[in-house]
Amino acid sequence: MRTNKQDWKNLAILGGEPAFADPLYVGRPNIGDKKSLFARIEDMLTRRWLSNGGPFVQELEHRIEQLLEVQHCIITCNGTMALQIAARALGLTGEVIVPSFTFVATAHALEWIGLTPVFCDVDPLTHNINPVELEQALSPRSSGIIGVHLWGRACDTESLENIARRNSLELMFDAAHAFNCSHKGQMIGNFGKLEVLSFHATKFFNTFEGGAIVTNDTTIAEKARLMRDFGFLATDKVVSIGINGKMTEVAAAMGLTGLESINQIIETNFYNYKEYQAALSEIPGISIISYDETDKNNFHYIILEIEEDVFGMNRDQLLKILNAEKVMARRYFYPGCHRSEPYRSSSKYNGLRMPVTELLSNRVLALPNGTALGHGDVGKICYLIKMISNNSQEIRQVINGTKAQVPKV
Ligand code: T4K
Repeated sequence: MRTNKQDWKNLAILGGEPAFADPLYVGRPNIGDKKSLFARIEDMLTRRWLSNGGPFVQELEHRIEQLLEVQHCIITCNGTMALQIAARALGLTGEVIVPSFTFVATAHALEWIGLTPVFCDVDPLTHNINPVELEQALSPRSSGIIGVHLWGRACDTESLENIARRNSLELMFDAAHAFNCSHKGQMIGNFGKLEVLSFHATKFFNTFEGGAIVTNDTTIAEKARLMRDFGFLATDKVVSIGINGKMTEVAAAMGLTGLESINQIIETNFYNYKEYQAALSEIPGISIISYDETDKNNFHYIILEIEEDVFGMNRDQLLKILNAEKVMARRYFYPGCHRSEPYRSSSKYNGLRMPVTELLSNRVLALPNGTALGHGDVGKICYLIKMISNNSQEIRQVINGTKAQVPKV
């Protein structure tokens, strides 16, 4: 693979031209067929029905129920709102166990409604909540568990279901990353009492902003539907507490359009994932997380772990070099929820250590994927990382100022 860098001395961080003219982002939205979207928006405007459970929202709910083989889908304005409605619909109180290695919304959603997220460390291999640690985090105030299927890879649902049953706890999953994924042949959406999805712009499937609760429990579904719409059962009839968690019709139009191309998006993601895997897995000090190909995956996240001693520089140094080349790789989910505010400064979490979360949040690097990448981009990114790896010691010394700046070639 050729780039404008035949030599590490041409790296942009050392003053060379960036490898890419335009930045390559992690989480660049996948956009479906624009004509199809515009036609739906035209219909919507003609109909003058813009929100409050319009036909597009209803159709999208139905399509998601079919896709995930689940009985109920309650679409919301975003995933965080879905988490909050879900927690209330389940009647959670007091403490809820969550992994610390997740996007902060998992914890914030609980804290915002007066619940206490209790952090639990994750498994170093799966990056998901560690059932052994989970048991130790339980207290008489625990009412529930939220497992997060990080990167779209399912939690150890069997162990979590076991723990929840033995301790009479509610179990739900944050499946924000796991849309259209399965676990041991069963679609994600069918585990625990309910599961929550996110359709944010940066997700594999997006509705600009959006989310959903999916469940096979009719009572929970009815509660969540009411809560999403201020508790209205019918006009002038409010039967419960509620909030405005509704999705707009324009967002649902985006979702219906996106669904038409999810197979192409998965194909692109898979192809890129395979190319990254083939090129990067042999590099000493880099491991790339793998997906169980016997199940359904969306292959949205390309996640590396950088082992500093072996790779020759740390994750943040590599990130800085890539960013200079306009490869806008990201640290996810740094520094871990327990080291983010308000938890970090709260006396409730005083001195809390989560060794695996801390290790991963210092090692994990997310690389760009999705339909926004151009032909050859993945190859070029891999070429850069290989070149950095082959010269890591020298590059690090120059960047750290422990070796004189080298003349350009
Ligand atoms: N649970 C989990 C496990 C989650 O990961 C999330 C959300 C939630 C719950 C909550 O669901 P939502 O309430 O969000 O539906 C982003 C997203 O905002 C967030 O939805 C997502 N997780 C999280 C993993 O990523 P940031 O802080 O990384 O966003 P930002 O603005 O830095 O953008 C990320 C990248 O995407 C950048 O590289 C730029 C690019 N981008 C972004 C947008 C919005 C674009 O190219 N175009 C765009 O329109 O949080």
